[in-house]
Amino acid sequence: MIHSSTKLITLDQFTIHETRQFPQATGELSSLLRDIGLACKLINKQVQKAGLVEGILGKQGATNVQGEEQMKLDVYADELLINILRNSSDCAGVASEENDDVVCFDDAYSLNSKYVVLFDPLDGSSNIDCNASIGTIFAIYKRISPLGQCCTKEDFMQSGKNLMAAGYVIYGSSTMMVYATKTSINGFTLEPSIGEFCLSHPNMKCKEAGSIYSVNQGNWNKYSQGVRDFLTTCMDKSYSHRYIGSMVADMHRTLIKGGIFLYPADSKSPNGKLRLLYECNPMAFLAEAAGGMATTGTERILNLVPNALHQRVPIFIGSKDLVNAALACLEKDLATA
Ligand code: AHM
Ligand code: MG
Repeated sequence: MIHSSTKLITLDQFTIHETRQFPQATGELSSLLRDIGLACKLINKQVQKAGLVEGILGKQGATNVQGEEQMKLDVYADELLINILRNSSDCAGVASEENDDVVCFDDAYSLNSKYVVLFDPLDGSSNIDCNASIGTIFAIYKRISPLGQCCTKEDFMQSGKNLMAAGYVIYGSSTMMVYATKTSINGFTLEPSIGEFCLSHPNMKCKEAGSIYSVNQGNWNKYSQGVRDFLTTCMDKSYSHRYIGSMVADMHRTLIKGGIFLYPADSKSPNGKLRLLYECNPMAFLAEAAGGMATTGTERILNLVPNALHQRVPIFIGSKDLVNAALACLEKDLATA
């Protein structure tokens, strides 16, 4: 139990307290989360004034009145996270949805750091220009390459079940960080007056039964019969349909209210759209930590062994009952095919 006279428990206080539960823990994960939190607070500052500041909205490559290169918000977020993690003493390297290859840090501290971080710096970026919620998703693995040398691509290409921690920051009507370790999942709301993420959603649970489904139903004509059958079931039961088009926002609602989020394969995208390493694995880890489940339709997401850094996979994730109902429709379709 953390004791606090102010009742506010900051992310830092919380992670230090968690670390103390494990005598062998070194606190490196806590300090990594603090660095990610710092980067996200800076990203949040820019997101808040996105419409006001020249160069934040619009296309990369243009120049502003000072002749400086304008930066799109997702590129800004990517560079910021890389720079902050490069200066962190606990990160050996990063991989980002925005970059073709991994970035391995070669300074003396980083060579001996045991963690690598993968992130989608600004997920749902097509929503930036219309002021809908967007987010940053992150995933943390312990490296498998030996300490004392640069990390390798293999450190990043681990199966999701090896994750040490994963989370997201949602830039919504309030700004929140939700992160999970192997033992718990908790949410922290940014208290703007002190600039700290404070514990607001302890021990989050995804309801076992949900009645909200979240999918881009405009792709109906491209879906398999199994996916259509599942969506028909949802409509027959008059479930609510909610789709923001920003995975972080759609998953945040799914964790808070229960339901299912799906981005299935379709005739145009046979592997779906979302990336295994930057989106599906961290969200699957969060969903499972909250008691939910996540599958490609044939396999548990966290069991997949990645075959490429930017691999895409179909995903069905959220409340167990709904994910199982989707699986039943997909299996029936496969059996009759
Ligand atoms: P992004 O990483 O380029 O922003 O794309 C990912 C987003 C997800 O946040 C969201 O679930 C999905 O793409 C929306 O795709 P669509 O517009 O096809 O429904
Ligand atoms: Mg994304």
